[in-house]
Amino acid sequence: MRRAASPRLSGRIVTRGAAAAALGLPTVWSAALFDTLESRLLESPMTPVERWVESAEETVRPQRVVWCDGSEAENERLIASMVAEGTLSRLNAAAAPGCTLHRSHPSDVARTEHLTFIATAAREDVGPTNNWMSPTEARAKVGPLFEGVMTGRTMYVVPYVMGPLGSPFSKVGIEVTDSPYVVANMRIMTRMGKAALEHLGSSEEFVPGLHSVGDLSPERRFVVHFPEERLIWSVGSGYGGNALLGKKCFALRIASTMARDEGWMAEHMLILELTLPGGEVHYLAAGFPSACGKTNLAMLVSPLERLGYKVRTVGDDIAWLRPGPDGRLWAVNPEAGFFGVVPGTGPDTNPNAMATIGHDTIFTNVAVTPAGIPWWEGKDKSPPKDLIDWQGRRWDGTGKAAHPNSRFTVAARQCPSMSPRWEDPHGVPLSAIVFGGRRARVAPLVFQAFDWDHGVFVAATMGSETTAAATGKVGVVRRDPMAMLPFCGYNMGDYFGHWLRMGRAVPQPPPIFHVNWFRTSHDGHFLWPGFGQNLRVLLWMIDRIHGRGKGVETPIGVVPTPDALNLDGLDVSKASIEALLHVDRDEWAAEVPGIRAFFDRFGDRLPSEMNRSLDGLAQRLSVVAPA
Ligand code: GTP
Ligand code: SPV
Ligand code: MN
Repeated sequence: MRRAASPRLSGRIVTRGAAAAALGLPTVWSAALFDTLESRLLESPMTPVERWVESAEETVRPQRVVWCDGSEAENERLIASMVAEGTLSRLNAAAAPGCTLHRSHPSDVARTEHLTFIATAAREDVGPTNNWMSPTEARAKVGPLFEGVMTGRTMYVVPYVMGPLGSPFSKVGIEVTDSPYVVANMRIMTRMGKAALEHLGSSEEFVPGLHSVGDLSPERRFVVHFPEERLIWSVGSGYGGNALLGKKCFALRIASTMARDEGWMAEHMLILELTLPGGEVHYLAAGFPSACGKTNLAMLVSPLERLGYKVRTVGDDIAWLRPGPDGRLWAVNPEAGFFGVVPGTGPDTNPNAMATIGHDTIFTNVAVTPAGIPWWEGKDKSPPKDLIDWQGRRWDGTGKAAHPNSRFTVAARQCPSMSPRWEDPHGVPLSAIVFGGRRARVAPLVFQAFDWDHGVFVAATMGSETTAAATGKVGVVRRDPMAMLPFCGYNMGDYFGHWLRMGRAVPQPPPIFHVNWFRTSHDGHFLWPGFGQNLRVLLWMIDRIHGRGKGVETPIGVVPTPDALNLDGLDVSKASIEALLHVDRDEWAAEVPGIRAFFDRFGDRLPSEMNRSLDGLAQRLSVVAPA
């Protein structure tokens, strides 16, 4: 393969891709044709994107380069090539039209938090909750893994926008990857291709991301972020948040550092629209850890729709929040699709998701029938006959047929519950912020923080059981501040400070609530029906906003009185409701030392307000109150 001249030797020689783009020609061509074009275009300067792509090309040395335009035809070609090489299969055309199945390597089925790094000059800037590498070490240790890694492979250049096209808040990324599966996913999850380059225009502001599946070995797997240079490197994984660089790497880790510097917030939150019978509309953003119910809440089907209570979806995983001109916080969903947890998705739990993924969906690591019909635990009551499990083996009925972190990738526009405002370039104004975790015990169904600073404390100390969304043990309670533990690109002590400051930056900061759909009875059953019925809890929040929701002050916040929740038509026993709302002083008092130890890890980077809130909690817990 002929190599283009280095931009360091001549800033005016274009790459093949650039020449193609400039001429509007197909982007893959022979060296001979390139030579002609190169001589013709010698005088046109390279854009910063082209220069970066060329430097990537020099490092990874692909056999050919394809600039992705995002078109239907291109997608068809990619899918056909993956089907031909056996990395993707088409599902049943009648039962699942346009759907495909990808099986990832069994050692590459979830995000790998221990292999995820933030590379900054000073170690303190990533804080105690992130893995740190110096940029020098990253270049020495991870850089070589990219040398010649695409030899014999195709390098795809994927320009993409996070946020609605044309929105002043949207941001551009350029992902270079050797995985056609990543390209197909990025096309669904972002605004990708020609439109992204048009959105970028003459701006030089884009976040480059270099991705290669490498040899897929966890031994040589690294996801490295350089927030000071706004650059992402990922090697050795083809899965989800490790490989679709627009999502967790850019829209959360890099974006959180941009947001800190620019006065906004990048959060792991769904956004939903709730309309009341009189037509009053509220928008809520909710941050729950991975696999703790964001997609399900965002797509909630209201059990009271006939009475005029309607829920619509704005986003299911990431929210970019900024102060609006009216003094409220406004939220934008930077994504264009859903990369959602498949198991547990069924007609009773999430009919909107079921309708969304009925066609034109990429399934990853689900089970399949011999006829090509996808299946997973929770889709229906009984598994079909002769099922093939997520690894392509005949399922013997033991273990899970679909991987617990199997996923669907689907365009948001296919979802019947999308709000008409989901692509509003200015976003939507928030009435409330909700946090939540997965806790079998301790945390009640819902409580409201006393004020913004207390809400920041509640969110910063939230505990949740680990899930299959990341490798490692499942079901271990860990502190997951704001559901951002794996996603904050800087020192979380500073991040708490940023949250406190943002509350001062908006004259009307939204009230903050905490929920837990996962509290269980002594025999291990969920006490709360969850899913659509979670609407009842949202309605109490709206009542609180209107100053009419009844609540009792407890040491941890305001909990609804048992009669304050609208439970019309719901079959939950009084005893269950009482258990769900119970705040156990001993259990909460037992949390305090763990929270203090967690805070101590941040040293002097922890804002003093946080310890003050903790002291307040400890004090309220030690006061004996009437039962
Ligand atoms: P990520 O995509 O990893 O960020 O996950 P998420 O927060 O969007 O979680 P999701 O909505 O996909 O739910 C994860 C799992 O929790 C699924 O298996 C759901 O069926 C289950 N789940 C969601 N909501 C509820 C609920 O209200 N009650 C119960 N019991 N389970 C729920
Ligand atoms: C999560 O783990 O929070 C996800 C899935 O949304 S992934 O894209 O893999 O991060
Ligand atoms: Mn997520």
